[in-house]
Amino acid sequence: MKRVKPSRAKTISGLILITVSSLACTWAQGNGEDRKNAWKQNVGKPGPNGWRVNVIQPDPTDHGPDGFNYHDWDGDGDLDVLVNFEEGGYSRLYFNPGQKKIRGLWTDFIEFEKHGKCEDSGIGDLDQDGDIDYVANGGHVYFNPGAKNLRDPAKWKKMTLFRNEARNPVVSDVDGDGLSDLIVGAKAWYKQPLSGKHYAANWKRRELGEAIWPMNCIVTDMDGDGKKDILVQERRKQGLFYYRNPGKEKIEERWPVQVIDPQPSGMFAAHGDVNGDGLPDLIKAAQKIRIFLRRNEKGVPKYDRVEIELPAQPSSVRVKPKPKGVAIMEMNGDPSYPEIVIIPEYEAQLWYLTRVGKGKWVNTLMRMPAPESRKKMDNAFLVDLDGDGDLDIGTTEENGGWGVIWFENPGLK
Ligand SMILES: [Ca+2]
Ligand SMILES: [Ca+2]
Ligand SMILES: [Ca+2]
Ligand SMILES: [Ca+2]
Repeated sequence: MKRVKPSRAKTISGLILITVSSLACTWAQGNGEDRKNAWKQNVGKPGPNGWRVNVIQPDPTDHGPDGFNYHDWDGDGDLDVLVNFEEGGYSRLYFNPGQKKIRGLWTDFIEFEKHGKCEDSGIGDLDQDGDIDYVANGGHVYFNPGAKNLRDPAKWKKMTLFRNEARNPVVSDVDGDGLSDLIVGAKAWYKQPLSGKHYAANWKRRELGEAIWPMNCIVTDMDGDGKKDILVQERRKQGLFYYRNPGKEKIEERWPVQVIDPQPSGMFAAHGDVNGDGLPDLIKAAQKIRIFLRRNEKGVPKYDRVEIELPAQPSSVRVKPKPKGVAIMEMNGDPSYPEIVIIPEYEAQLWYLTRVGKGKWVNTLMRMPAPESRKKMDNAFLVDLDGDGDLDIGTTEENGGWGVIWFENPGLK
């Protein structure tokens, strides 16, 4: 993931800090080689609560897996996973090995024609043939050739709309003409043409507005007027906001912006009902977890804000956890309220929040092996990979060697 270039003075003091902390790491964990191998000692081992970390594809040389898409591409009934590698500059579709081999590495995969450095990816049907296509980095679309040719990467026709980075490619019918369009960078969209769908020149670009560094781009009706709006969480300056759908006549113009939470520097957000009143709430992974409880059904959304402190981490964790990924999921078998799962960005344990009263949530650590060895994680993607009926949590890990991983839900004992 791209970082802002610090000033030279900051770079030098940063270097000293990095040197000191890497010495400390060397002291604590042995050499870098060992550090990258921590996953081998801990993969598939259950923690005290039964949760395991399984590896689909390790990342020994920092190719930086960064996007996690799931779908049953080969139609055999289990969910396959398509991942882009930021530094590696390629994408791979991993076929689910089936329940018996599910905890092992997924060695059956295809790799697409290289697209170059790639921060993010998305999926959806962009040529209206019913097969789910793939979008790398916003601008590179790979059209699914259908069941017969699925495993031949050369048969996935590649169309490049643009080459620069654009996070959060999202496939959705923006203008309501029945054809899925492509939203890129939470700031613009490309309209699916009526014909010649595999030719970039036929895809017309329309601007929505500005989004500096969008983490989420969620298409949903925010104000209850029956038109789909676009909810964005931006991490640098803009905070949490949505573009209000202006209606058919003005759909190709820029969309008006409604700010929900201007607090900058939050990471991912999730959208769904967490207090059982049927209204969709919002959660933002920030320094403290921010929960926005929706008060009104229609009109500009109004919320009551609750902030939850972070849990104490185990002694092996030496950093202050930075909440990054977030998802709403049922964890404890009490169906009245779902839990909220949090993935810290680096070197800390995952945890979840359980509602215990009006405006009150408590934290529970998920106690999986070696949290300090996972150096850089992403959002929480809920998906039942082992097909046992409960949701597991997929994500990617960079810099610690773990690579493409999933946290296996032990279910209720
Ligand atoms: Ca499958
Ligand atoms: Ca398709
Ligand atoms: Ca459309
Ligand atoms: Ca499962």
